[in-house]
Amino acid sequence: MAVLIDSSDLPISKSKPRKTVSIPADYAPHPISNAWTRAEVEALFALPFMDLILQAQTVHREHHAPNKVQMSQLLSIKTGGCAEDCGYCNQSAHFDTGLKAEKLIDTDTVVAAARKAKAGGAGRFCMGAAWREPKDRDMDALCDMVGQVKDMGLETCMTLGMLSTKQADRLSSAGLDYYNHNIDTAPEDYDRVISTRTFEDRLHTLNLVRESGMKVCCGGIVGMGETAEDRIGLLLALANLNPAPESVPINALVPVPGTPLGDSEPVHPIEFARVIAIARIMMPKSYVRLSAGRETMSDETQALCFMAGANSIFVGETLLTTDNPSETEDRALFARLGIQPE
Ligand code: SAM
Ligand code: DTB
Ligand code: SF4
Repeated sequence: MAVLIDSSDLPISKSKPRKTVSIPADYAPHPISNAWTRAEVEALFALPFMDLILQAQTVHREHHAPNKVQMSQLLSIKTGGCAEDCGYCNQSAHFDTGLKAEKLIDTDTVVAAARKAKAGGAGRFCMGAAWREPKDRDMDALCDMVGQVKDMGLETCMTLGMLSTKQADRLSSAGLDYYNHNIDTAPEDYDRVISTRTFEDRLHTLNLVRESGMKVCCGGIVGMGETAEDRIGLLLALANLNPAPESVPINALVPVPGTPLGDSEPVHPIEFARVIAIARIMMPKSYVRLSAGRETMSDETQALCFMAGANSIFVGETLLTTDNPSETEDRALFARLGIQPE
């Protein structure tokens, strides 16, 4: 049976009659699953690239507006000096990267940055802290930030490290919409990348976040010297979370000199797009975010990632501490591709 896609919200349709785009008659949609097997994911990785992209784009159009991309803006609310030893991160106190450690910034500074993000078109404001976990004494200030940013009409997200049940519940009650807590790599690869916490620690916080009623933002990093098997393991672990994360950031490692993984071989753009496409197929309803790494990506690579099903990006000229494309560059790219910000 041919599936028809309504393309009436394409910019071109404003001046032309409604059109439909037909999907191949032999296309069988994947049922939404939290029980993906390694063999199924291996089969997706083995597909010819064009077949994979077509499948990913088809899944994408079944569940999402074809030409809309969600925009989130990051702010580092507590930079550097982190107790964890994540091998990709310039904010760890274990490595000498020249980054100056700072204290938690004040709420007024956060609110001013959120106002600027909103004016720039962001729909979600994500506040990140270089902590292993927040201290209870910081919770009042954190909840105040959430409340004030939410009152501005922005969606709120925080990433603060591990949480206790009480902390998760407090953030949720303060109005925090999303909590970002990445698994970063496959469970089998975890010890190579981080030694100061376990994969299970990560899952524990993710469960508390779910139980508190917040939405889960959870993804990983590609380009850290992981194997093809590790990429499969990462995607399996993400998609088999039950339910799957509402938001799935796929980061390309931003290599930082001084970090243990800073001289990893960069991921090939086609391989990166493949990971995005498979994330889209495995987690059809989730937002898949083309996250860190855009600064050094060509427009063509980013377009390929959108075609593969990415429908969210981080906007603003800095991520947490590293560079990101400017508003002008992103506006030009969206205009060129006919993408509308969401
Ligand atoms: N400290 C908290 C934590 O680790 O959960 C929150 C902040 S931490 C910087 C958030 C995420 O940023 C990490 O889980 C990782 O996925 C991503 N990240 C950090 N450094 C990165 C880099 N150099 N390149 C790509 N992603 C990076
Ligand atoms: C995510 O997955 N990527 C963002 C956000 N969640 C917190 C962070 C990327 C950080 C890149 C390095 C930096 O700018 O410090
Ligand atoms: Fe700390 Fe987060 Fe960086 Fe790990 S990724 S060192 S937990 S700031």
